[in-house]
Amino acid sequence: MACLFTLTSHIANSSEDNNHGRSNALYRNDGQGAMTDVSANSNLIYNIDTIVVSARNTFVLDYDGDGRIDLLMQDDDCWRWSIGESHLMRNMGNMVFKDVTLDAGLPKNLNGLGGFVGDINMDTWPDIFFAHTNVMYINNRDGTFRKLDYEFFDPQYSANARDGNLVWTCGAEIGDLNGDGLLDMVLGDHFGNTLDHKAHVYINKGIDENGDPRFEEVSEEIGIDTVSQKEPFVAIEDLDNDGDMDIIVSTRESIHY
Ligand SMILES: [Ca+2]
Ligand SMILES: [Ca+2]
Ligand SMILES: [Ca+2]
Ligand SMILES: [Ca+2]
Repeated sequence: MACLFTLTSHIANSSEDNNHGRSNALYRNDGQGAMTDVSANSNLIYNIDTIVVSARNTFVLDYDGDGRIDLLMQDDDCWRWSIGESHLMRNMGNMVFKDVTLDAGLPKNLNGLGGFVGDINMDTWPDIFFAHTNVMYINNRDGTFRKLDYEFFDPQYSANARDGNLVWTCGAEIGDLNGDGLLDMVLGDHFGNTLDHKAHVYINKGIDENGDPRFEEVSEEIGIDTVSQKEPFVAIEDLDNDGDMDIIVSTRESIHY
């Protein structure tokens, strides 16, 4: 039975002091055309005694393969009102979730502006990428994750804003752009970015000896141009049904590649 999940947004909500009192919400679809608010016992709402959940984005994944969809609630650490902590919430059944962030090997201060969840290394288990902090976590297939480090994710790109990261990637998506069966990656940026504003395209070069994926940036050689402003959302879809995946970049200039 489907459910609907809404999030707090410290951007959309006007109070800049804190996130207190602005709660997430979880609705259960009753199958009759109505939604019931089941937030109260879900552990997803703000509760100062248990978990402070402020979320910029949420991603759905069954991280532990138990057949129940879990939630990864992402916060950023860019603004003075940000909490800067994301939470992996394990689905315990009956619309109740449990914070397993640390048990899963994820850091307390995990944060990012955007990202995606997908099977980056093609072993059928969902992995995690957070933009801005530009961290990638590979699923160990035992309920835990391990962090990867990439050459193109220079340390200056991999800190959060408060630690001086001036490369504000935000939108992120994976898809097979070149039809070789390996999932490639597109990143967009937020307005705080210090790079040229444009989408950055990385081609998946396959798995290394550790089972970890490698990527190579090809943005310029495939003709991705700079734009005049941020592009905080990107997507990979076959827009013209010709069998080749296309790139959608959200700016006011409405660019498609
Ligand atoms: Ca699960
Ligand atoms: Ca995987
Ligand atoms: Ca590919
Ligand atoms: Ca196409």
